[in-house]
Amino acid sequence: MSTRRTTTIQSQPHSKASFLKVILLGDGLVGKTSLMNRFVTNKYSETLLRTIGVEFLNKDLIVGGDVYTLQIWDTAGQEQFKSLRTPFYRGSDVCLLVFSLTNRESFENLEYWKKEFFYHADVQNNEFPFVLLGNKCDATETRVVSREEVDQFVSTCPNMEYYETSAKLNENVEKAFIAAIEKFKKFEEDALNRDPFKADDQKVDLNKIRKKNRPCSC
Ligand SMILES: Nc1nc2c(ncn2[C@@H]2O[C@H](COP(=O)(O)OP(=O)(O)OP(=O)(O)O)[C@@H](O)[C@H]2O)c(=O)[nH]1
Ligand SMILES: [Mg+2]
Repeated sequence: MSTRRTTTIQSQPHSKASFLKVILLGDGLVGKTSLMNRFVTNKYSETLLRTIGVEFLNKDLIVGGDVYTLQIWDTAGQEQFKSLRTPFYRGSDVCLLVFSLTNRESFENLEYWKKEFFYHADVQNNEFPFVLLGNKCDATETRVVSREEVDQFVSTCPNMEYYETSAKLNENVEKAFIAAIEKFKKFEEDALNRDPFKADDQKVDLNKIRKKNRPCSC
């Protein structure tokens, strides 16, 4: 398991800090590891190194004047590693669901990934903030999933936003992670508006933070 940490805080005033567990899910070879590495280290490699189980990297970002520490959990997409990845779903704050625009099956498997996540993360009412990433948008000649099809899928999923990304060319990668923070914030605000009595629960829960800061969240 990797535990490198990269910090990109610019020196500007900020009001509060938040720690978010962000999980990357999707079929093997869609580019989850490449997206994480591009975002955290700004590096990209064509060399194929399949993920076994999970790895995580931390990165700090400032959004709207607030500092967010993202703990990004990259999971193995191959079916054979299912039992190694699912124990890490619990405690996630936002999910980046990834498919490849050059692989139709990876798009068709999105429902499968949502279900696996809901089940193992123990999400209430199947409500959760998602950002959907159609990766490899640079590969226009081999693209097989159209924007219209994706928009149709997204319209059936509450709390989901879509970005077309390229880890290879660094297109929309940081934007997608910023969107994840914003999606999380909006989701939390909406939950509080629906149930103001939850406000007390939202006050800093040190146990949750301590638990999440441990490499193993199970
Ligand atoms: N053209 C293109 N290729 C990409 C892009 N992102 C990743 N790849 C390539 O796709 C292959 C798989 O990338 P990974 O990041 O290892 O995929 P993964 O989803 O982590 O795969 P698993 O670890 O098996 O779940 C590698 O050869 C990458 O170089 C992209 O944006 N564009
Ligand atoms: Mg990987």
